[in-house]
Amino acid sequence: MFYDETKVYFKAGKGGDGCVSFLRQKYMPKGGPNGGNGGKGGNVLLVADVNVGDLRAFHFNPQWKAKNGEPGRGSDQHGKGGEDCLLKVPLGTVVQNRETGEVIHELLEADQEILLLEGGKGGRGNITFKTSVNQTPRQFTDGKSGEEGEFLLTLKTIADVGLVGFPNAGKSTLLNALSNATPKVDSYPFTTLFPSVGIIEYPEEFDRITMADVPGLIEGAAENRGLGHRFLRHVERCLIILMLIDLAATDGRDPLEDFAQLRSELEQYDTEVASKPYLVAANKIDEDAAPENLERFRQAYPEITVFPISAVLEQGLPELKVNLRERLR
Ligand SMILES: Nc1nc2c(ncn2[C@@H]2O[C@H](COP(=O)(O)OP(=O)(O)OP(=O)(O)O)[C@@H](O)[C@H]2O)c(=O)[nH]1
Ligand SMILES: [Mg+2]
Repeated sequence: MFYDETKVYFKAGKGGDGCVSFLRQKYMPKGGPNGGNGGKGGNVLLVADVNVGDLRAFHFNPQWKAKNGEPGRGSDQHGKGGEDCLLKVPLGTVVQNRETGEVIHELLEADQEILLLEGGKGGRGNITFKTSVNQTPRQFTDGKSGEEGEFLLTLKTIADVGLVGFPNAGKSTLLNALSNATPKVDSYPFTTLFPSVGIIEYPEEFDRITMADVPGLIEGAAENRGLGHRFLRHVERCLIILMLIDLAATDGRDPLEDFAQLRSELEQYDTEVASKPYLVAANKIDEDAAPENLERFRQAYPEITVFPISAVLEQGLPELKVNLRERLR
């Protein structure tokens, strides 16, 4: 399972209470106040960690609290601050207010750290109330409560290129061939159940781009067929979309219809996603049915440049690779 959405409750620590205490020493009946301040409550912080793959830690354990500050003590001792609660989240996590849906934070850079909830201030001990007219103050204040809240955490993958296509079109095969990623490839639909990101290197240009393999879409994904639309959130942040169609017409499908359906599923998901620039790669050019299907596609969509490729035989990949980078830069 892959967890890219979860509800959580976080609470920062309460501040420690201030202390009322007086110095007691032999022969010094009025030693004066010496009750220290309470320590500050711990904060709740989130940090984007590239080694965290999804939000499973929060799915299984949705409540996290930072430590309370210690109360002040006699002999002028201030309480220790409560320990912060530093939570590791995957890169690309969005933090929303659970009730209003308002986006509060987005963690878009590795090691980016945000202060989500502030710990409560410690209370004042009676030392701080001593004045020239009040030498034996009995006042103190309580520590303040820490901030708390209910949030919705969502993971949206960060990649330059989002790979979109029907199941079995060869998306994972292509990502394997182009990048360092090794998503599983198999001949049954929905082999890929969660997005994976690969890095495509351009050693001569000293450049690299990232590409995300997103689980297969099918017609009616908007109505939750197949794996539904859920995974399209992982192309929301991509700058371009690479649409992969299957020229071998596996599973009795038609590449032209596939293309039209993919476009329509993107439209139904989100017009912003649908209006992203895209490239079309026509895969499985090595299969018998491919040349005819490629020709039909070109006639039906003369304005679209299509890149005929074979992900398995690694044909046509250099051109595609160069074009992906040109589109991005
Ligand atoms: N002949 C041929 N077969 C290919 C090519 N690319 C992929 N395949 C085969 O197509 C099948 C599906 O490949 P995958 O890469 O798993 O497809 P996918 O799009 O990731 O599929 P899902 O993860 O299920 O959505 C596998 O049996 C691959 O070997 C190709 O260029 N030519
Ligand atoms: Mg796959």
